[in-house]
Amino acid sequence: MPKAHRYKFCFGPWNISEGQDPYGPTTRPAQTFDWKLAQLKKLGFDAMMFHDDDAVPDIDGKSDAQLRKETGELKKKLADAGVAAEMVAPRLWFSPMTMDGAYTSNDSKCRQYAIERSLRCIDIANYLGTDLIVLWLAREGTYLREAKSGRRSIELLVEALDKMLAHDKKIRLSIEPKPNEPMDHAYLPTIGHALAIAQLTRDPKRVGCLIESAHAILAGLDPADEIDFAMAFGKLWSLHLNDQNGLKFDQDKPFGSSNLRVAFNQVRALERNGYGTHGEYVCFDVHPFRPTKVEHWLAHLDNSRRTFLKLLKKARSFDDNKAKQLIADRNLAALDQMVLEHLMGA
Ligand code: XUL
Ligand code: MN
Repeated sequence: MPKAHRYKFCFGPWNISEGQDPYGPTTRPAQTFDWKLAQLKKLGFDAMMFHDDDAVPDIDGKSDAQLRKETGELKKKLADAGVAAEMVAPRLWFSPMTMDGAYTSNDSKCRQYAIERSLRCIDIANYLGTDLIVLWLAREGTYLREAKSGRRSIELLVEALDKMLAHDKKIRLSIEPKPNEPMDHAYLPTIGHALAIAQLTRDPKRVGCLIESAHAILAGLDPADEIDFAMAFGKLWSLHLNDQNGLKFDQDKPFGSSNLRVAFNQVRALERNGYGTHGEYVCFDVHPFRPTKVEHWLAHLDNSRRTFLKLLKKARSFDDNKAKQLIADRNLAALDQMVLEHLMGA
């Protein structure tokens, strides 16, 4: 194991959400950005992550000069609060222009919109002082298999990534795969797909990934394996820890809420690979349960970090030598029980 280091924590303004779902409206009143930033600071988190329109609301209607002005104001607020900007992600799923996909839309005007918006997102990242762009490719997939060419879509994705890499010689692109929702099937459903497409771009070194626990589980994978895989390539540049109870809608539950052992194994994987030692943040992409009262609105974030830190103690105090002996003796039943009792504190 590498030397113990202090992890840095992050969340986004959308993680203080108001409770709407596809079947019902909000259950808490919307709060201002300034309130959310104050809460993040009060909780002692280190950084905030942004969508482009979290940084500059109504971005599509605004000029480049306006974009620069508003981002400058945001940068000052963050600096005054001592909070870093972790990344910026283009929101490519909300506009009517991205109805049928963004970079893989069947309409060339819509593809052009998606690329232009992504380049503006890179400009925002530059103004805010982060070199990390996150790409959750929400609608790059199919509702209906016959509606798009999978082969052509991969070519279009590479073209889009190349344009972003050419726009700024220092920016890094972190692909956040998710296998489904809102699409039936996404074109880049796993970390393997994300790292494979990186190889087709003009600068593979600057295309890496972000793992979200829930997205890996939705792909039928163990997030700890995804962490080990990405880190074997030196390409895990960000992380959305949360939890997910099986194959249903993307639940974004608090970290460890559904399966403490799967969460423990993610922390162990981060530890053995030295995640965070190059400045990477642990971000929690979690949401409050819908009935949550305003006075308990931040608990899912605070709890996720508490669980992470408790599991970190468990990972650091796990008896690796004893485990090695049991593995050599093929005594997996004893290893299994050892893990359970370690987690239960028995
Ligand atoms: C969607 C998701 C997004 C990304 C950022 O499932 O996780 O919030 O993390 O665009
Ligand atoms: Mn996410």
